[in-house]
Order: sequence, then structure tokens, then C-alpha cells
Amino acid sequence: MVVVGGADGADCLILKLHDVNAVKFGEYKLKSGLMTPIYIDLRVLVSHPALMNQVHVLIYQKVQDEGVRFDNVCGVPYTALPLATIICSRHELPMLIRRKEAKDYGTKRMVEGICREGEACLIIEDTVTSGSSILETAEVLYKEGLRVTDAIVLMDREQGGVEMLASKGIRLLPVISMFKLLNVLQAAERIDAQMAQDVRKFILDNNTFRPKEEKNDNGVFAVKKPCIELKEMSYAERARLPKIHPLASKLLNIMAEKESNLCVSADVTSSEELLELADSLGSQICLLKTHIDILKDYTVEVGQKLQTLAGKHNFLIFEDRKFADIGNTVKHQYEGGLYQISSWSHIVNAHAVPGPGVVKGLSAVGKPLGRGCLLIAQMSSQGSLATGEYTQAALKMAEEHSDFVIGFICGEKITQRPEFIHMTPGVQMQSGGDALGQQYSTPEEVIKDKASDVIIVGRGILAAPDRLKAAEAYRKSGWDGYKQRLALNQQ
Ligand code: S5P
Repeated sequence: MVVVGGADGADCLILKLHDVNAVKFGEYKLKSGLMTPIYIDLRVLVSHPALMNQVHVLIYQKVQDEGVRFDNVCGVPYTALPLATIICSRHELPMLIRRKEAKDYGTKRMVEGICREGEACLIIEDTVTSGSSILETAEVLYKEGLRVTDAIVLMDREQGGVEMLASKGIRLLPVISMFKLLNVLQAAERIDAQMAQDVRKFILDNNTFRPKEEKNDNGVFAVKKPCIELKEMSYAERARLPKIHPLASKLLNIMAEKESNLCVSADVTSSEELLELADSLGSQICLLKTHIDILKDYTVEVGQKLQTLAGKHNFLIFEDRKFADIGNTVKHQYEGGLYQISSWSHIVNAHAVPGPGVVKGLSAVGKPLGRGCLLIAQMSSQGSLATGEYTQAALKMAEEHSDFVIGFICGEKITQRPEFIHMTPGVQMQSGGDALGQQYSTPEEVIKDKASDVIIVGRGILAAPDRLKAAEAYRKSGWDGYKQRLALNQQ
């Protein structure tokens, strides 16, 4: 068997699932009638006892890693039933069986097994597309007075199940996810790049919970106006997503707590002014963006003091370094030199132009420190080349490195995946531009209409006679845009 470099248990399992035809590529019809280029059929697992054992170990490991607390376990009938049975038997956990049909004699109960009101039941499922089967099972369990806060799934097709269940208060924990599966199969040369890309596109285009994306006349993927029945997730809900990067979760929590989606772009040239700005505007912002190399008097203390102020006012620091070199070079630029950026900046950004090496180089330094990176998918400047296919390639790069990439610099929402944070520069109270090609949109346009998450404001605040007042106005305007967007999509 081919073992992919650095393969862990899940990687090996993916290859074995492919070996036994539990993962098939071609043209298949889903329960919904939709044609799919990938079909996951985990019913075959029962014919492969060794694989069954490997699967149950990984599921139980996930339960332990995530610290899930529960009183009993219920497998969604039928494929997940034997999985739940093995786990419960091996670990001596009480199990419940959900009947598909009520008996027409005796107790007529829909749940077999002993349970008490208020107990927490962990649901186990084999594959999730929309999450509706888990929800159905949860609803039966609710009728027994049980609580369902967590569900575990062997294979998440990443088509909106996580988000749908999160909106119902259930955290879905996948052992394997579609994008990971595609990466592993491609790396092992089981599928070619074209097939992987076709399936990725199908998955992104067929999200069951989020609005669909469609190509506009320029071939650029634009987000269709969200359908009225789709519920927009709040920042706080997104912070609790199981797949979210801890730093993205922290930022979303700060935004929710401070009611601020404002990042101030502290483009000043003296250390004293930078620190004064961070202290005086700290209460209004979720993020302070720096260009550390424009300071004329940088010393190591600046980084340290910024960190202290970030703690004092509960914001994160984002050094807008726009790395754009080969992995080995950006590693040194990030970690070393005069500025030692990785030691004080929570977030950095990078251009996608060098290819994935730039993210790998930065990640080698930043990941162990819990740092995160934004990829520049679009730019606010006139004539920017970061459009269309380039933007899509940046998105794909982010998806493949979501253990370090937490979002994008972009002009609009470019993906429906709620774990990524969209940040938009070129924001002022009046739309327009400057003499050097900068283009401005208003906070409302950016947050409500373009569905971005964070407004990045520089001169709109820095050039104001009263910077604090201006920051308050931008914070309020950005927050109002967010509230309106939520209201619009929750009707
Ligand atoms: O596309 C971009 C990306 C960035 S990070 N356009 C931008 O303007 N930026 C940065 O945002 C830019 O480097 C500057 O620091 C800030 C915008 O500043 P303003 O004064 O025009 O608001």
C-alpha cells in the first residue's frame, strides 16, 4: 500500500476505504436525485472486519481528543449501528438504538435501551451530506427527554452538514472530511489533479446549507444573493465550529464580545504614535493592523508593548507584511531579521503567487506558535490582477492549508465555508478612491452587501480630526452592516 508522507491514521484509512471501493469516482445519483462525481458507500465496511476495527478506534479517539461528554451513544440506523455497537462494547458505554419504525405492539417506543431525562446522547453517523439524518435521530432522542450536543461522523462530505447542525445546537465532529480525502487520494496518485478539482468544485457548488456560487460574465465566482431561507451564522456561532482554527475562533469571539468588526490600519511612522493609537483605539477594534517596516524608530520593545496592549484591550495584531517569496525565504523573513514578526504578530498575510510553498514556509514558523495567516485573494487597488482564477486558486490553497490559513484579504465573500474570515481593505465612509489607485467602499457595502466579515480602515480614521470618534463611527457602521445582514438572512 502507498503511504503518503507524514500519513496519520486518517490518511491510511482513506487509502484503505478507496481500496475496498467505499469511495467511488464516476457519475452517481444521491438520495436527493442530484448527480455526484464522488460516492461514499460505507455499507461495505461490515465485510471488512479489520477496517471496521480501524474505524472504531479513530472514532473513539476523536471523541476523546475533543473531550466530548455524554451519558449514552446512539448510532444512526443502519450503517452506523454496528460502528456504535463496537465502540460501546469495547469501551463499556451504554448504547441506545433508534428504531426506524415504531412497533405496533408493546411499548411502541422509538428508542430501545435505558435512558433518563436530561442525559446527553452522543450520535454516531457514517456519512453526512446535509446533516438531516443526524437531525432526524436527534429529534427522536429529544422526545425521550435526552440532550444532543455532539455528533461524530466518519466522513463529512463538507456540503453544509456542519453548519446546519451547528445552527441547531449540535456540534458535528468529522473523522475524515471531503477536502482532506481528496488531498490524500491525489497525493497517493489514486486520482489526478483534474478529478480532485472537479470534485472540489462540485462540493463547493452544491452546499446544502449555504447559498450557491455562480460565475458572472467575467468568469469570476460571485455569490448569489443569499436565499431567504438560509440562515446566516453569527460570529459567535462560527467561533464554535468544530473545524475552526483556534485563532480564527478567538478573533470571532472578540468580534462578538466587543461588537466590533473593525480592524484599524495603523499606518503611522513613529513607534510612539503607533502605541498611542493602539492604546486609545483599542476598545473599538477587534484587530490592529501594522506595517512595521514603515516605522522609522522600531525597537524590539515595540512588538512587546503591542502585545501588552493587545492583552489589555482584547484585540489581535495583524502585521500586513504581504509575504510573497519562496518558502525558505519567507520563513526567515517571518521569524528573523530586525522585526521578528512571528514573536509578536498573531496574524500575517501572504500573496498566493509563489504557490503553496509560501504558506508551508510561514506555517513552519507560525503554526507551532498558534499563529494564523490570511491569503490575499483580491486587492482593493485599481487594475489588480488578483481576480477570477487567481482568486479561486488562492481559495483552494487556503482550503488545503486550513490548519494555518484562517481567511482572506478580499473585496467580497469568496467562499461559503464559515470557518474562513474575510477581511476587506479600501473602506471609508464615502466610496471613492485616492490618487494612487486605492478604491473605497463603505462599511455597509462591504459587510452587508459583499458579505465580508472585517473592515480594514486606515486613513478614514487616521486623517480624522478626532481618531477615537471616527473609530467609534466605523465600528458602529460595520456592526450595523453585520446586524442587517444577519437579520436579512434569518427571516
Ligand atoms: O488590497 C489591499 C490589501 C491591503 S492589506 N488594499 C489595501 O489597501 N491594503 C492595506 O490596507 C494597505 O496596505 C493599507 O495599509 C490599508 C488601507 O489603508 P487606507 O488608508 O486606504 O484605508
